[in-house]
Amino acid sequence: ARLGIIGVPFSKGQGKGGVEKAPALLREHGLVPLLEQVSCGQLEVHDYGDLQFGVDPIPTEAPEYSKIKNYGEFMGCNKALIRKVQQLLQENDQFLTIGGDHAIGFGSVAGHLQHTPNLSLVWVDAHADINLHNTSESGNIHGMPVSFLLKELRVFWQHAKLEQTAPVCLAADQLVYIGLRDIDPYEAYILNKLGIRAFAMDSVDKYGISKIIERTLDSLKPQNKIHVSFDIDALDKAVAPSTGTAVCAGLTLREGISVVEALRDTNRVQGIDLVELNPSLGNEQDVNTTIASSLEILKSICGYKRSGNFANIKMDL
Ligand code: DIR
Ligand code: MN
Ligand code: MN
Ligand code: MN
Repeated sequence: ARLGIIGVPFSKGQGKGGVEKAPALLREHGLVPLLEQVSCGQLEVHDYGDLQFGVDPIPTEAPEYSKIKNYGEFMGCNKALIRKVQQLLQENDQFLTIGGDHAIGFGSVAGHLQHTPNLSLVWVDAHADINLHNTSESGNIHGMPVSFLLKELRVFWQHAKLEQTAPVCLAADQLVYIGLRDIDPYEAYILNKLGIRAFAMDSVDKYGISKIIERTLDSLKPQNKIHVSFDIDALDKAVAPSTGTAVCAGLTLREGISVVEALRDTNRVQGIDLVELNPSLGNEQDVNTTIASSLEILKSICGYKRSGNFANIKMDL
């Protein structure tokens, strides 16, 4: 199979610089050969470099969007990403988007939906990222990408012209969250109102990660392809300290790996995001720890088996 990689060095979805350096840094740490190696030759990895993007004009008829920081930059980047993801899917079997902050989750999933409308989305994150322009306390658009994807919330984005840029919507019953532990009140209201499956950390503690994985897989349509959007802040601060909005008491690295292994084993994962790694935060050890965790997650999504892999052994003993 072929995997296409696109770096998206976008940092305007939140206030902290440095997150744009993650794609280059992961490449420096050998991301491409690592993924080819762990897949035991099953995966041909093609690196498309970094996305080129510009700035969109702010819709003049929508003064309410002025509360959002960097709306024009957000739209400019995501429109370019929507086109790029479709190219990646024409030329590859799977794609990986490396952020950047999570604002690019909109373009990555919207581009994926455009190619494959029958899509399920697993959003692994400490945060729900489902704010609207008028519910966000921070104005940071990395806290909003999911709200652009759901049909039920399009009415709140009337001026964004989504019917032109992202006409295919995600079904609310094909969205599952894992790892939540910092949900804004309006976000909790939206999740509840739309009946979205959200496995917050209290559920992980109550049922254990294997039960959560089972219930996640049960709720995804078996004929659908899967998009995994992994915000590194889903992991506990101990294993992912270098990220913009770290929250304590998150997923252990093993729980994170278990989640992506199970998704990988469905053979239906077609799109992956890895976002919010910020090498400008924390000390050198923090940065190295967070890079190492990011690479472990990506290795497992791309085929690394903790139980060993002898698929390519030719010699008969
Ligand atoms: C918060 C934080 N809900 C916001 N969101 C973050 O700004 O809307 N998402 N950090 O990753
Ligand atoms: Mn295709
Ligand atoms: Mn996020
Ligand atoms: Mn987050």
